[in-house]
Amino acid sequence: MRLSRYFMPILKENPKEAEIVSHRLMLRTGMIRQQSQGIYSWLPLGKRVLDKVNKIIREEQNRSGAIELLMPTLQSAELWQESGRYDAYGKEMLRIKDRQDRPMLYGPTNEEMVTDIFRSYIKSYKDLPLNLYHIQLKFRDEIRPRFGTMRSREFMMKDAYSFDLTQEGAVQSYNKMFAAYLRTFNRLGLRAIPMRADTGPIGGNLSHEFIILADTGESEVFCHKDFVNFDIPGEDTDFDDAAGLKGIFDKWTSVYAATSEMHDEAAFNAIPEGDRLSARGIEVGHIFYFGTKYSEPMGAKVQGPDGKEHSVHMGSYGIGPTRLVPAIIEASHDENGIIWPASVAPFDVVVINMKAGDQACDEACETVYAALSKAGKDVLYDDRDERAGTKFATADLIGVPVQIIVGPRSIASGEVEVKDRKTGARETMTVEAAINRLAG
Ligand code: 5CA
Repeated sequence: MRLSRYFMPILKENPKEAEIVSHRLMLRTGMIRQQSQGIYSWLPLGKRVLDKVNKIIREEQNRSGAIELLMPTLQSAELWQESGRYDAYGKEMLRIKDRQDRPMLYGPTNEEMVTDIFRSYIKSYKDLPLNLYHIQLKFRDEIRPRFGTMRSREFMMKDAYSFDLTQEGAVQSYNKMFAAYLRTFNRLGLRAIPMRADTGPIGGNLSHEFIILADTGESEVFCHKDFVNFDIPGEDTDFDDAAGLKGIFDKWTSVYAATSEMHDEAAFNAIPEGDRLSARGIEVGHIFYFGTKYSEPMGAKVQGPDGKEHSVHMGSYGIGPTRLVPAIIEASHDENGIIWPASVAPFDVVVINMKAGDQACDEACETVYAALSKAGKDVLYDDRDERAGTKFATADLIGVPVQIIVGPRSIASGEVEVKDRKTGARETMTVEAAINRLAG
């Protein structure tokens, strides 16, 4: 992508309305734009990051055996009357009427709808277990939307829903998602800690929130320091191995961790003082097991091996991609801007032409741009007619992991500079060496 032809509306000034660093940086870099309170457009730079986050989420959901579909954002009130949540959900639910005066709503979550899909097709335990997920926009009329897309009214969610014949099976489905979440957040460059959590309007009695520690987090959390060193389940994790999955769950729940709603002061104080961590955190995922709370009133039953009808045991599993993007920034930035983990960076590399219009610089930049693009890299080429200082500042601000700097002096001897955004380390090498280094 040539920056001169791209749409990346960088702001010169820090936006005043932004209270936390991720919100400030997302506005400054032109990643998002607020359209009305708590409702955002994702501009091209932001959309690239969001897509990469969703790609990782999708890969790990698929790896665990979950199956993707897509449900609509607008739902009929009837389904919610069946489960009894239509009245219970309160003012957070945006209620709408269509032209026939039928009550509709913009879905805040999809338990009812997915249960309806399930009951329409699945009649036998032989088709279980089943886990269906989608990545879709939701709407919750939050009383206090804030911090940009961290807590917005319209937001994106990956929500998965599992169906099992028995509680035992449902716990295994829960453990699969638990392991998939550990892998997902790790690949996003984050260390998320699973904590016992309150179930709120979703219901049920087994639930974990996945929390990233950050000073600007909205949740108050308490945990053991050991979490920092726990191993993440590997790529070779066998999602059909119930005992192996239970082992992962047991390990990651073996030491104390809870949000303030579930906090047990005595249990926390039993941890040696030096190992206690009391901090603030951002909830980036939340998983629930709620048994037959929806399947029973909505008649989602299957025939068991005993020939009898059984209400299925369900769980639901959410991740907030539009919250994860600012959460990653909260965890990874410096005074010059964002530092993207390579896995979600909007571009893999930025080529900085220090003197656009200089023949040698232009030629070298074109060579690098073409070669790395051909190698399948996402390359941003800063070919603008701007001062070198402005280009350096932009590259640091938008946080692309590697910069290739092409200036008239070094290119005279066939060399460019390769700068690592995170460490600031610079290395001088030939054009060819730079291409080889980054094409791999
Ligand atoms: N049905 C369940 C799980 S599928 C559910 O709705 N869970 S939730 O309410 O905990 O939301 C799941 C995730 O969505 C949260 O962990 C969070 O990452 C994200 N999320 C929830 N509310 C918002 C919001 N207002 N803004 C941005 N992200 C949100």
